[in-house]
Amino acid sequence: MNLAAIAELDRHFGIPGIARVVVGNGGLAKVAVNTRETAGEMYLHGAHVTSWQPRDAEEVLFVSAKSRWEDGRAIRGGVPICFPWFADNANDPSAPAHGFVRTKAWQLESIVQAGDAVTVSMFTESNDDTKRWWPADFQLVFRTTFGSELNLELVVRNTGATSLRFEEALHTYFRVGQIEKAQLQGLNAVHYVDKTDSNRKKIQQGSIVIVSETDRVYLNTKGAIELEDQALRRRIGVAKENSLTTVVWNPWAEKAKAMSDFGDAEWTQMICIETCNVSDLAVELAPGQQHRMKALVRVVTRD
Ligand code: TA6
Repeated sequence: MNLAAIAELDRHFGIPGIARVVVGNGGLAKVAVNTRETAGEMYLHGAHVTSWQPRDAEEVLFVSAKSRWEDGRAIRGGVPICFPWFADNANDPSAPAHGFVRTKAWQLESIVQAGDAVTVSMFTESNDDTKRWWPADFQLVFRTTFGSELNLELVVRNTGATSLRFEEALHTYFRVGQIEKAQLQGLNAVHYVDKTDSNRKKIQQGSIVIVSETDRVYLNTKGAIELEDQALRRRIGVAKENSLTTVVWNPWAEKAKAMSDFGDAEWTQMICIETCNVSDLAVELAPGQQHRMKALVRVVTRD
């Protein structure tokens, strides 16, 4: 998008002193939010949230210093939106991992201020390009409220005449001080598929502590999760609605080295806690219907 087009979006949607549409990394357009309560950023590319920092707290989201910022590539970090499939497409190995909406520009729908919170809405819909990969009619709306909490809402509308089956994920990268000093609570006794161990089904016992490459799909989960970060001396809460699966991922050292858009040592500073509906718990949506998945992130305590 050229500078004039970005300036035009700012003129149309911007709220002076609160939320502006500006040029971001790679020349990509982003909405930058700054209120007494919070600061945050969201790119039109992939409707990608890349920053959320409630006042008096450190940045909550991780973004790689080696991320790409270009059309056709996913931003490494923040909140990538995976749709309409998760990970590789079982029916088409040539299809892009995690679907096609995280690598393309979305359209800005609105920026609305309510007190010290700001809601940014973006949308994208099916077209000839998307139908190359997935022959369906749909519209996606993604609303993000930046405030003392971070509210993420993905709405999928079936705008066609046939039923849809899709996977969806808010593939959130949380920043941690030191992964070895972090743990996750809230998934005790939950069944999961271990993607690092031939997709074996296992049961979580106690808290999750990351001690090696971790890539797990927790099944039939509705409850909130807490990320305890001893190094940054804080707890992050992640609650959700209309999501029946949770993915937990850390690439650890070897995988990190193999990723060109990720720093070799950055695995120590992040963990993905993904609010999703994947695998056998994908969503079925009838024509004319919509599905709304929500994640609510908050800094529970800071010492
Ligand atoms: O969410 C976990 C996962 O599916 C991992 O298997 C890993 O591949 C990660 O996503 C990152 O995927 P990406 O396509 O962004 O490199």
